Amino acid sequence: MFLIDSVSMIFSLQNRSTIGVVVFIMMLIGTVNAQYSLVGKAVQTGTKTYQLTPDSLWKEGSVWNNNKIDLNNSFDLYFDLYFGIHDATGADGMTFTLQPLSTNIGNAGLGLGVGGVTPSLIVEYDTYQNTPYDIVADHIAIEKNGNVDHNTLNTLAGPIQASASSVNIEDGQFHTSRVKWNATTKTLDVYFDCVLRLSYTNDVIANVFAGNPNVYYGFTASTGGSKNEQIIRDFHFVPYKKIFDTICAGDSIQIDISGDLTYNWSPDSNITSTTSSKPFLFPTLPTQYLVDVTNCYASWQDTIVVAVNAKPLVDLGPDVSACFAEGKTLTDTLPNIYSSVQWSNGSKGLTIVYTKAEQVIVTVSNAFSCQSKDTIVVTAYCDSMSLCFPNVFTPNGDGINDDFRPCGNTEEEINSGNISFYNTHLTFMHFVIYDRWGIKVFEEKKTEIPIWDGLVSNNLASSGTYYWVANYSDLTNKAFEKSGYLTLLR
Ligand SMILES: [Ca+2]
Ligand SMILES: [Ca+2]
Ligand SMILES: [Ca+2]
Repeated sequence: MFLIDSVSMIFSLQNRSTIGVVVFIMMLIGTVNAQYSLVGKAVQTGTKTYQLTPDSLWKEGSVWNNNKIDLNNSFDLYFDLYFGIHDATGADGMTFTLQPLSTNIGNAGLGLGVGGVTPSLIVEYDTYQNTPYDIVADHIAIEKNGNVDHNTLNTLAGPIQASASSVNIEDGQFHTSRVKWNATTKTLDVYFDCVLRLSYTNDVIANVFAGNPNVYYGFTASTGGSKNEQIIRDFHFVPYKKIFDTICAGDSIQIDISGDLTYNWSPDSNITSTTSSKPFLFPTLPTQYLVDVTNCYASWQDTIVVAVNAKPLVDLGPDVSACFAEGKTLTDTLPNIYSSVQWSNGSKGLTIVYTKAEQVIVTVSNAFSCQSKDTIVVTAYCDSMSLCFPNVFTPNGDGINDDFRPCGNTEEEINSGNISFYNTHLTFMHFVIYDRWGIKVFEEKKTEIPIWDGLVSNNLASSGTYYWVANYSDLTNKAFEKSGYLTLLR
């Protein structure tokens, strides 16, 4: 089962010339390492969660997406920010930054991780008041070129208190933010805790990036002489997901699109929950799921298409038993239709020979790499009565060996007439004798040991060779078939 990686995403960006129509789809399915570069102290600490700095002095951490985005396209990005628990002694804050230079950028101190990075466009979430240029409150500003001094022209918008309702955001809580770029109006909107806080309109491609629209996006954070643990989580673009995946029939897949507020899936079949952010889907037929997603900023619909491949059929038949002590073996042969066949006991190929009591599991897979298993239990079982049959008898009336009857553990046992043990263990006996021309000369169906006195319709059967077949079962309802040749002598 393939799980959608915590930061795997497929996001869509609106083309500036086609508002409302998604024309640009980037598929970015991959591993964390393949998709994001972690710089400095940044570590992934959970699902969709990155600790950018630990709660210690003079640290920097950054997370950069390895693929550039084109600012000719609009984007709409959501994420949650955690600024730590130290207010008066907390620092320094985090940024969302666009820059064309590298995915290995970061530095500690008052620059929030991007001090001096030129060119760059920065949304700062500043939790430390640097004098003389910062305001008292934890604040948001839009800046460029790695310069966070609000007394310079590098501050493009703000600073403004980050939270509309509180001067402090180093409160041990996650705060949601949204950065929305409208490529048509060239407007950058910054929301905090669901409220629009800053809006900046400028041709940043021309005026910040000297005409180059292709930039990396990422998050940075720093500490200095003061500190805080700082975390970014659940960053994703919206409308952002069209997920394609494939399962084998009977399997399930978990789709993780967590990070927003509410989810409403349809259809409501073959899904563990229609309101979950990460339900398991287990369709039996190819199915397109739609999920209506909302957060405090917007609502949209994601699409998840799940293809279903058939599993191979495999059947080892019913459980079997044989008297392996007598050298018996049993065989199963699978049809030559699989891409792989594996036996739990190490057998190779399509045919397995059972020579002992064992439980064997066969695992087969088909061209879709879908697997199926079947189990067979092989038991060793021998005729509890150990019936044997003599190959000669002499019905000449001399009282010695005058009847043809099965022998038991010893021939003497039967010949002595002690056959009650065998009769009480038999549950069925069908015994037939044919002459050399295949004509039936004797038949009994009863639940006791058969005895042939050498007569056929009250006439003496002639000397010669006969063929007998015994089908019988014992108290455990195990069935046996035995047969053999018999010589009649007079
Ligand atoms: Ca500051
Ligand atoms: Ca500031
Ligand atoms: Ca504060």
